[in-house]
Amino acid sequence: MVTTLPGAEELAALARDTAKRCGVDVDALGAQVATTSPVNGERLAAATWVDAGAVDAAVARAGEAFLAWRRVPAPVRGALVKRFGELLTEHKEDLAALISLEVGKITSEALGEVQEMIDICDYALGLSRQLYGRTISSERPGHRLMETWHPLGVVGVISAFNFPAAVWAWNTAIALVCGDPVVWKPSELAPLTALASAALLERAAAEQGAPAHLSQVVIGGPEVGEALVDHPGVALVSATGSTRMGRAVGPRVAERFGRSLLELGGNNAAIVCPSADLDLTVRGIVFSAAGTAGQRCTTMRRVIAHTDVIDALVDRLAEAYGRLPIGNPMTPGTLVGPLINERAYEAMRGALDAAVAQGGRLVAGGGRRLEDQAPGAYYAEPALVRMPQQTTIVTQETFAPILYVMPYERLEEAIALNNAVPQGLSSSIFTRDQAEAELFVSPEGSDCGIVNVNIGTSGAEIGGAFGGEKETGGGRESGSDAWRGYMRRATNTINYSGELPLAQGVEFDV
Ligand code: UN1
Repeated sequence: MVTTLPGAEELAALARDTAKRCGVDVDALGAQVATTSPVNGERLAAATWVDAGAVDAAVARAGEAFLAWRRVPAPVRGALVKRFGELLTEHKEDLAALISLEVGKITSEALGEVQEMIDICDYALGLSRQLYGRTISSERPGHRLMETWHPLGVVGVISAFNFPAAVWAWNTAIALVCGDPVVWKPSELAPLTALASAALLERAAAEQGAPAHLSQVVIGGPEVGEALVDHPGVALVSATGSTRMGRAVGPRVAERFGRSLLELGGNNAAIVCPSADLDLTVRGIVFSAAGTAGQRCTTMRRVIAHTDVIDALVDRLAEAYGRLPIGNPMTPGTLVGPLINERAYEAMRGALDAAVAQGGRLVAGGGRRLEDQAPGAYYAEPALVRMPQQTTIVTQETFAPILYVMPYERLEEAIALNNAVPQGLSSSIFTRDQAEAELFVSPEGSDCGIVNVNIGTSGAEIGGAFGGEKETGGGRESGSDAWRGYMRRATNTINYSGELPLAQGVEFDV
């Protein structure tokens, strides 16, 4: 595929016009910190960074908003996310374009990211009438036990470049119906996507007569994130990023008895069994391993294939990798866009060298494309590496499109390999043998938060709880009952008996 990458002026103008259409005051952006588009490696936009003091002010404003918002009935709060979802639908192409421009996602995946935002708004709207507590039988006559769920407080969201808008939306749509304002520190690599997303929410809030400052954005460096993490006014810190970041965030929030919701690294594997449908398996693997240029936390990084099928599988994967259209993510037909930056490419090169030093064989990809046209853009060929076993480099997450393929003979051995990494986000098994599939999803199976059968590791729907175990951080966001993390539970005992019997039969008469 021959790609011509667009020039700096063209992309910068497109970014500016698109952000403006979403309601961003582009003339007030400032020029303090420039961003680069991974599409052509050239300057795209600039934004003004705030400091830790601005976080203080934002949290104080959010605290005010909380006092008003918690009094608004949840279904009325739902009307806000409903309107937000409508505006997202109206500006779906705009936001997707900004995502492609700022982080290099192909158009279809960028549209998919905005669709996740729309979906979570629908979900949160329904949820706004379903924030159920339980009633519980009391052991005492004339008593009732019940639990109620109340708004928690200000939620701080720290998000990463690879899902520059959807992760915020998952948190924000749920937080808003739960009665919580949000202060967002987006990736500093994608300020326009953040400002455009937030502008649409602000418009929805103004139209719905919601209190001011329910949603605020603080763009800046690590000290801005740290200020959110340490702020006693932030009840919940929801942070998505590397395990290294989470290791810093978790204890700091715990120290002040705040709540944290961590979505950290993944090192996701698929087990391919002898009975697997190889056509479906190859498609599932290639989307999860090469899609988003390997930059999802759910990206498939390991394949554990039975010795009966590994050779055929590797041949077919190599053939598919050879056909991957790599190039301008905004050109129809492209399936693999650029890596986010040079550092990502260097990490990929380093991991490939380590893999070869540890006995691996590079079967496909690994090279760089379009370097002549755009020296500052890093288009990498997704790499397929055959490994003799699960060596050290395979147990580490490299945020780039590298897929390691290893053999197994007994399914128990494959499951042990799946689980023998520090991360525990997503996992898959490809099989037509029901007993194998059942074992994989059983308590003796995968130890991950996401366990799939006959589909890849990435591309989860928003209706389920999303997150993982071990070094992935243990947090759950998005659907199912993840909303409980954004509320506080009160247990109420109501005595209508006119007597005062004590629980556990305790006597205390004065
Ligand atoms: C992430 O990579 O941070 O399951 C989130 C998926 C997407 C979300 C990924 N729905 O791949």
